[in-house]
Amino acid sequence: MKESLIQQAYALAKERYASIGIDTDRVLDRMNDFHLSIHCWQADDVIGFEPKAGALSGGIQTTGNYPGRARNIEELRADILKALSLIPGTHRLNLHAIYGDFGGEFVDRDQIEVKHFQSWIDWALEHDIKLDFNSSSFSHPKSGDLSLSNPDPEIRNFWIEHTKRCRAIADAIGKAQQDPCIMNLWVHDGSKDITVNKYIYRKLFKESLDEIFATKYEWMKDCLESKTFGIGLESFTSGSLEFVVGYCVQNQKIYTIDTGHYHPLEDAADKVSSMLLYVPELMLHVTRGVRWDSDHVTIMEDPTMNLCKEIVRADAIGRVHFGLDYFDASINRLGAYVIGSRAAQKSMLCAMLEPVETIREMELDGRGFQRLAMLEEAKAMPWQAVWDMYCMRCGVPVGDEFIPEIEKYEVEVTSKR
Ligand code: RNT
Ligand code: ZN
Repeated sequence: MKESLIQQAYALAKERYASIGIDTDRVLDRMNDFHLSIHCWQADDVIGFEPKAGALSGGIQTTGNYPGRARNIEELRADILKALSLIPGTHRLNLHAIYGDFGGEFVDRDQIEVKHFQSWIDWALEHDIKLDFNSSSFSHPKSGDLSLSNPDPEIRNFWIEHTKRCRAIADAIGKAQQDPCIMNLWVHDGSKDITVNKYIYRKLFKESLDEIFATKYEWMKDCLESKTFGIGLESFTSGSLEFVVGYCVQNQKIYTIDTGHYHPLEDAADKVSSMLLYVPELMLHVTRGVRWDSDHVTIMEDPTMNLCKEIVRADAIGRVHFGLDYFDASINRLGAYVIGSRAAQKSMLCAMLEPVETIREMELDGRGFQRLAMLEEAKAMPWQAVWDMYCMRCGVPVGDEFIPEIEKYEVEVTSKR
């Protein structure tokens, strides 16, 4: 796109926003402090690098078989760097434990060590990318239906050991990058049909967590993710909303809001202002559920935009870690990264451009019509000109210019896999 056109459009937008009390230059500065935690698992359909990697289990599923999946660590890193070159700003990368650099060797989950992630740490430092981390309970012969809530002590202890090691690895990552590594703990534990030992499983889960968190670390932060149900685990989930929220509040852990993990009519955005009163910080797994927790690519739709607005309205950008969590294997995977990341950023930009101070006053004065009118007007403001300027200043493609870049990478790289 012509630079002068972007500048002209921005100048007009700047004036228009100034008339409603918004300084677009300040908003662009704020955008520089907004970093996504981009999930590593969109590039390879959540398979990872364990040499015996089997089918994805744990109630989650990738659908589609678009060619070009990253098959090894080199391909995955190349894809991530390519994606990052098309996304404005600087971002974090969120790793799962199954993405270790195992060098083709079988290292069971209760044996993983920092050394298996050393090449990630080095690579991330080299590229100025900060890392986050996740324990992996799924896709393993011992996953079954229950891991940390399993009554069989051998299986439960296996997963306790895995998760403890993940925390130690996250701490080493955090120390190396001199910035806390956020470690998410989600286990799929649940069952397909009517369950009568729920109390027992949840009590065991709680005890496992207490044991896992007994060690205090300086350079990592724990977060826990709740869920309503998984595929094949429809009737019971150990880590339900009440269980996880209760645990996080009692133990002051970060709560992870995965936007696909609630009942379809439940508003994930509404949780922000409540949870922030009771837990220190939030982690987000932004995704798009279509009819179920289908993990479609994030787009600019109401749930994502409302979530961003709630974060800005609560003045909580500094307390929210903005992760993405979707896996679509039916379209170009790199394209999926770029669409979802840019959609999350566009949603956050719109939230920052909202004339919230004016609308707050209207609300406090009981001027309901004016509040709704302004909220509607804000939607039609020229935010796109501000977005284009942000992309241009960051030196990434403006507008749809990223499409040919991805097509080129497909021809030259991913289609040859
Ligand atoms: C599953 C959870 C979980 C996973 C990733 C791979 O429903 O959302 O966060 O998607 O850890
Ligand atoms: Zn998630």
